[in-house]
Amino acid sequence: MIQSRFAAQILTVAAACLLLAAPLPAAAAVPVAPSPLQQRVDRFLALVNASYQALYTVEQRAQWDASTDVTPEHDAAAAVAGKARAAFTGNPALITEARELLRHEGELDSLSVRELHHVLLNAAEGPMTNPELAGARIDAETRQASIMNAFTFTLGGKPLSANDIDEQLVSLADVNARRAVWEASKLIGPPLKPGLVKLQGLRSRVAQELGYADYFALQAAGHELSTAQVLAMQDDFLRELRPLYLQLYTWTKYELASRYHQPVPDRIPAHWLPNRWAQEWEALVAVPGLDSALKTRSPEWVVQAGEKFYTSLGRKPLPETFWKASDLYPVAAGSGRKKNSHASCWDMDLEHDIRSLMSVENDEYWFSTVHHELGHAYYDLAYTRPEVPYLLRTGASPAFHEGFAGVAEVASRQTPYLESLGLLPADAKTDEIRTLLHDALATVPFMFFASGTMTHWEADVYANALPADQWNARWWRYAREYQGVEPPSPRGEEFCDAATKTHINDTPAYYFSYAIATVFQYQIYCYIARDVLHQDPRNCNFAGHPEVGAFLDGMQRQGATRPWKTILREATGEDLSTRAVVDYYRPLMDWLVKQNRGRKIGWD
Ligand code: X8Z
Ligand code: ZN
Repeated sequence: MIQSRFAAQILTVAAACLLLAAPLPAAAAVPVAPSPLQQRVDRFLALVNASYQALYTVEQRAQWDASTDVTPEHDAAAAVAGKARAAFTGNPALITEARELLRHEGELDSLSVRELHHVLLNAAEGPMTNPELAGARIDAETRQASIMNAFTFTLGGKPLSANDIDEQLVSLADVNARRAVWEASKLIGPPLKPGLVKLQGLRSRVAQELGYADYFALQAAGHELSTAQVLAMQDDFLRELRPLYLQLYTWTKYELASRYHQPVPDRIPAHWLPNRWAQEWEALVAVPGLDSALKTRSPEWVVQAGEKFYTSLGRKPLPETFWKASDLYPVAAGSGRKKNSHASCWDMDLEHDIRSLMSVENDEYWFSTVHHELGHAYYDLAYTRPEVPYLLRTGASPAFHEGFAGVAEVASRQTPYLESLGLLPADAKTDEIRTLLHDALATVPFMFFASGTMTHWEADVYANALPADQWNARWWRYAREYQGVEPPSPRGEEFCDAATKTHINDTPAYYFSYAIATVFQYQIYCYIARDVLHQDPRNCNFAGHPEVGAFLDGMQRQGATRPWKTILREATGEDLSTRAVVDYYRPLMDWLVKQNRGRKIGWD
């Protein structure tokens, strides 16, 4: 049924594309009316925008069903919808026309040029110049997501949810018990390896169809960067943040050795840290009273607090459909339903059907993650307006999307905000250094995971075609080199520890976006605190300030209509820079240097 409706639609669209591809007229200057060339572009883009939105919506709906309820039927429908979308977005006639028009880029308006580039970026994800290849990729992606979403972790024969694993890695004090949970969290890797090996080749071959060197290069292009630029940028971040990381790392290593009554190791064992991938460590330093206050609230309260944060900035309440259609809480015990356990936010139709998929509990991780996910929702809503064509209803770059979500995370950790919600007592005597330590542990180690281990591993897999029999060795080499973290015992190639990370499977070569986002979020956050609110960035409350919402909206409403570098510079007067992160944590750096006096700094 679905298939036949699509087939008709796609044929109509393909025929229209061919009709549009008439020979180009000689360039003629027509001062008043749009030039014949511009008229041709306008006709082409009107067709593409409308069809793109229709097919995107059908695919998102099918993907949503497959991610919130894993069944063979939902998987099959998701694959069909993915192929239908690719049949249009990757249509050879559409690719030819977009390329032909872009040869006359200088004669077109800048919005059209950006739309045409997005037509080609979309086409590159499923190019129908090679339908077997594009189809094979969609099938393999669907299968990989299905295996991942349906996986049940177990420990001692008992099932364990992802939330259970995360909670235990935060709370367990016994290193052997921690190690058992950590090892259980890695059990998902081996079943995902064969699919990932297949996808390594398929993803890069798909990208090569439209002339990209490999899949990593395609994702870099989505940020208007080359692979070399992405990698140089990540290496710059790491160099600039390294002194702070080494101090934090050293403090953490000595602290954990003392907590667990162990000798101080050279590198931190991965199972000592409160996160499966050693990516965020803030749970090591609890904010006094926060967790117990959250325990008195419900998960529903946590999501509503997130919405209230945004409405207090002058944004509208979330659309009714968000509350009806989202899947926000863990699957009830005993239910056989399997769903993706990682938080995400979905723009279903490039209009107002925005949904989030989460497993919210009333704890600090989910409090912060709700602010993050709703940040995506409010960015989506900001650019959902007639002036932004469907093709450009997306972040100025993927990193911008993560970055605005991250701005809310930084704001959500601020003491005055937590006090205003009653999560900390109003007269709480906060220890500024402790708060900074907590926040830095959420931020700085993350950069060494994101820019370091994740980005370099994925660059090796896609740009350097790293053979699969070297994957785990490379993963741990990078964890050792960039993060200073090592596994509790040797991890051979029978494991696939990279594949335990959701994004490696379903959002490949994307993780450098989070690193860029982290740098960006401190720039934006600090700019707002200082220049919009005239408050101390380390003790600031965004809530109740529509001027903050207006500032954010000014950047967000543009969607992808202008380059991200221009939007950032116009809004803050600054290019992307780690300066804000380093400044923010300067008092902590001084404190850490004193604490670590006499200690061996870092590892090796
Ligand atoms: O995946 C996420 C968000 C959804 S976009 C929860 N994040 C990364 C992760 O969890 O690994 C946020 C920070 C990094
Ligand atoms: Zn996000």
